[in-house]
Amino acid sequence: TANQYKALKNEFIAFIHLGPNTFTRMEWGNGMEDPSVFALENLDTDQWCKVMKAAGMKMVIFTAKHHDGFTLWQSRYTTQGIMSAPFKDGKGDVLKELSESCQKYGLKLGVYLSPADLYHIEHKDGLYGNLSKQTQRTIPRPVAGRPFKNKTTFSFKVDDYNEYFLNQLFELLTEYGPIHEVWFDGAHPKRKGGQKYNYLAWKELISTLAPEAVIFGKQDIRWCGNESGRTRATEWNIIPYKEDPNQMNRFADITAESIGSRKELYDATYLHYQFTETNTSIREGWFYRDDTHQKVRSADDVFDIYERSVGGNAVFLLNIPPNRQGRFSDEDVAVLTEVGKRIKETYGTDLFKDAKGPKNVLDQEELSIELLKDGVGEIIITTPSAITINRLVLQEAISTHSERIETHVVAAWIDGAWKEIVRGTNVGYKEILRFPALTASRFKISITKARLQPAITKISAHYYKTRPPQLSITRNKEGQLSIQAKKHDFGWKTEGKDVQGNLHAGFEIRYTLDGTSPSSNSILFEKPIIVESVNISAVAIEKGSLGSVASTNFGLLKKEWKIISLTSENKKHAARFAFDEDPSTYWKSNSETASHSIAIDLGKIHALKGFSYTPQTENSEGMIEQGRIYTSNDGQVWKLATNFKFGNLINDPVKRNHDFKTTLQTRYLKIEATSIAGGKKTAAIAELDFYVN
Ligand code: FUL
Repeated sequence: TANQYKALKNEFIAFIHLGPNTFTRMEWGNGMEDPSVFALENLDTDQWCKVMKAAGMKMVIFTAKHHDGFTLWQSRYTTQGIMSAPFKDGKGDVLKELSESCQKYGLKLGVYLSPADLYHIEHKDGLYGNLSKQTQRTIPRPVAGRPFKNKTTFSFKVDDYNEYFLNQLFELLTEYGPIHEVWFDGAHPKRKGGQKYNYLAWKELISTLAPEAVIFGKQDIRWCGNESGRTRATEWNIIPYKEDPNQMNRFADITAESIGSRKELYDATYLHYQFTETNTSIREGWFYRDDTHQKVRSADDVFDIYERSVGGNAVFLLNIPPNRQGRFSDEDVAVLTEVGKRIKETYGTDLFKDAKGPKNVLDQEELSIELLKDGVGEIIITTPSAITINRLVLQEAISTHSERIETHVVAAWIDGAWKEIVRGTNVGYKEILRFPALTASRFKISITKARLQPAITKISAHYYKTRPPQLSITRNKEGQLSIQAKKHDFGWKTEGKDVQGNLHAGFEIRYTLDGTSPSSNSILFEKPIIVESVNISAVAIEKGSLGSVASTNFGLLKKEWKIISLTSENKKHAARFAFDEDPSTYWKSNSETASHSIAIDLGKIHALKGFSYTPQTENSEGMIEQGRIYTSNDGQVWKLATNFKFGNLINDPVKRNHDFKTTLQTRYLKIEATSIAGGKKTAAIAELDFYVN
């Protein structure tokens, strides 16, 4: 649709998660939060917009209501929200301020309205799953003293919760300027009463009130299947369906790796264009927690995801959670500004600008299209003088000819012969091809397989100036810490070449162990060091310029730890894997046992400030959502020390931290799983860490 095409052209968009979780430091709230927790100190939506603009983002999607049910706008239909919070004495409206800033800075606005609503599930008068009858109802329901300027009304046959939801959508879509995307999350911490959603009614209301909006989680945009910023190597946007997606009420998540291949399309009843948003967060978790433990992605990392998603036929949706002051934290700002600079520097200049070749692929016109021979074809581009490039961008004319290219190869004329430099699969809206820098003046783009005549609208060439590499910090069981350049996933045959080595001629690594930012005066990393319980930050320095900082918090050394009791272990997944410093191996309990726990002797007494749990990532089994920690003086008699709770583990299975309210002085610890995500029956631990600082 025209709306989908416009939405794809946004390329890089922002997500904002803000709410009671920002204050309770939870990923998922429980719905019974006292609104007084939402004590935002200041709110600076202008700062958000300035930074998003500098990053090159075109739209921002705001969590108007997350799963906890708390509304961040002045809704007429609830008191569980900003109207009951201390922020601006209950008069604040975050969405209003954001919509004004968006207009000021020229950003589009989208809203996230969670269908799951824990307040309405948990509250005694809650409407979610209250088994109310579907009757004919008028939307919006009038509220005394709060008339709407927009006089449109709808009549739908729906139950209480759907009416509530439609009334809220009406407010969001009529009182905050044009809305360009509505985001429906498929995640549900809990369900109740067999609550169904009348999506077709929601859709009718949205298309009437916000005709420019695309809908996420439904027919327009599909979930990418992960929350880690991964785009499939081949991301087709023509998706096979058995039923007509334009009439469907429910959309299942599409998580399979292979989608839209010829074979899958042959089995389809309907072919439907549905692109994806590669969604992830700049921080560990969707909500802000703190500036010390909660790590921020580096500029390298964000730029890499940008190239893989925007250059992988998808939109990049990056979450930036504001802090408790109502601003983006400094580190997030620095990363976003740097990423924006790199995007502009790299993609703002087309090195094929003066080149000779088919005019249709070199000009800026979207509708001037180069049609090749059925299924295959070749394009040769020559530049007036040799250019040095390491990126090539291809775009198909998807708005008129859809997606056709299945495989392609790029070659450069080097030393009197064509030398293959990179291969790709599909193209679609945009393909960014990455390869080590080369210098040439003739390039050949061959389409080797296509579903019909390849229709190309744009080919451009670019140079990305490499920076000192991003680092990875690892520790083995003996406590030996190594810092090295992170291996980049270049997605093409590297012939065993060391890409980092090729790109970076000599860099040094400097680090700190006290939590401060490393600089050229910090300690030089020369050989592996032995460390226990440190917060290490390291940076690579190349020709005087500093790369992005990598930080890791290491807990106690695990060498001397011993298992003192265990409820059960799976044959393949022994308990010792829970603390072997290797997150790819894990302990898994047996499903038959009624409870799951593991008790460990740490070798000596420590003053423990917190722990972290790394879930296994092989599948969605065994994610410990809730549990208890016990301590003991002798490893036999146990005392309950604390409870812990982690949300959203299945969608986002990354390391989770839990700080203890009071320091635990102990040598013996028992971790008991009391609830497993998704109602599963076994518990699993990939890695356990305990921190003394
Ligand atoms: C998930 C939610 O459960 C997370 O809290 C977050 O909102 C993310 C974007 O979607 O499914």
